[in-house]
Amino acid sequence: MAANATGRKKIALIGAGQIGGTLAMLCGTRKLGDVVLYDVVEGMPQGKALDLSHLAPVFGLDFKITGTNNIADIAGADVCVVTSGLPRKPGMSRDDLVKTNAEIVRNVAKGIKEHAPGALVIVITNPLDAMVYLMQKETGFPTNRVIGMAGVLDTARYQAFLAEELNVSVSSVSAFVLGGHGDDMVPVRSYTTCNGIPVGNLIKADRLDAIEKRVRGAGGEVVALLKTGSAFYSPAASAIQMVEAYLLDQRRVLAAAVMLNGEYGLKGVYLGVPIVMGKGGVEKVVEIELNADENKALHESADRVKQLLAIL
Ligand code: TXD
Repeated sequence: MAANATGRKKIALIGAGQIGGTLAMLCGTRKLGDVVLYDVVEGMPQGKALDLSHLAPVFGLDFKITGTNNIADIAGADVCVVTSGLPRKPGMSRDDLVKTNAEIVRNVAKGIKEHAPGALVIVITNPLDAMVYLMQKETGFPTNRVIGMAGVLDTARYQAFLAEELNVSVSSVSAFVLGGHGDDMVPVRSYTTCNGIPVGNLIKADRLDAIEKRVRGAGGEVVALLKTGSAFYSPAASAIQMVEAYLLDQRRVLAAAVMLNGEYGLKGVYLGVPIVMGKGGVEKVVEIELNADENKALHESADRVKQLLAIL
């Protein structure tokens, strides 16, 4: 992993919208490196970068942030986080975005391949599992360096709702949501605990069913309330957890969309599964034994992702 001329890491944010701007702020405040904020809208990334550069003295941060409409400015980036694309409007499913966002992802993949060939690429754009698949195909980067962010966010939503239900700290809840980033995502109850105590021992099954239903619809719940755009604070924070796992070689176990090569009985498809993330990107896919219902749900979710890939 190369550092840039300052000795600091270079993080390229492709798309400077709601998530991109929040990512830029988090990269700065968490001292992860220098930031290049790229977007096709003229002036907007430059404006956000200028604003964020004025936050630096307030917090005593020395990060450098540049806004640009020239993709060549991402040159030599260690990490590219891709949010370019349209977000959902109320009533839309993530899959409705497939054609428009595929065009955009194809475009930026070309730029990443040319200017940041050594970067780890984290894709956030929806429909997530199809867009990260496309990014890997278009860049031709090894699959350990092209990862989709959704599992960290979906898991965080599950954790938040469970902590609220149990009236305990969010840090006491350990959970997993696997599968595709759609309404058929798979909250894995059998591996979800409150400090080691299975949640099924603490919350009645019908109540857990309702919580898991809310997890699956949580993105849509936010979209319906906002009316324009979709969630952005928590998606940005979730991606930052992945950037940190990579740059700081944390070997963190988290859920992410990765290319499967026979794991979980699936091949040639990007899907959310537990991985170990460190300086090699995806260092390992962790295979856990799922119960029959969870396994069935995971495969149904994979079928849905494959249907989207067929459209591409
Ligand atoms: O968990 C997850 N993966 C997600 C995904 C959670 C929430 C939202 N998720 C998706 O992320 C959402 O459905 C969208 O597809 C993306 C980005 O969401 P965001 O809220 O940041 O959308 P914005 O604010 O509309 O920003 C998108 C920016 C916008 O500024 C466009 O001008 C820009 O993308 N854009 C481009 N940038 C670079 N290059 C090209 N070609 C381009 N086209 C549009």
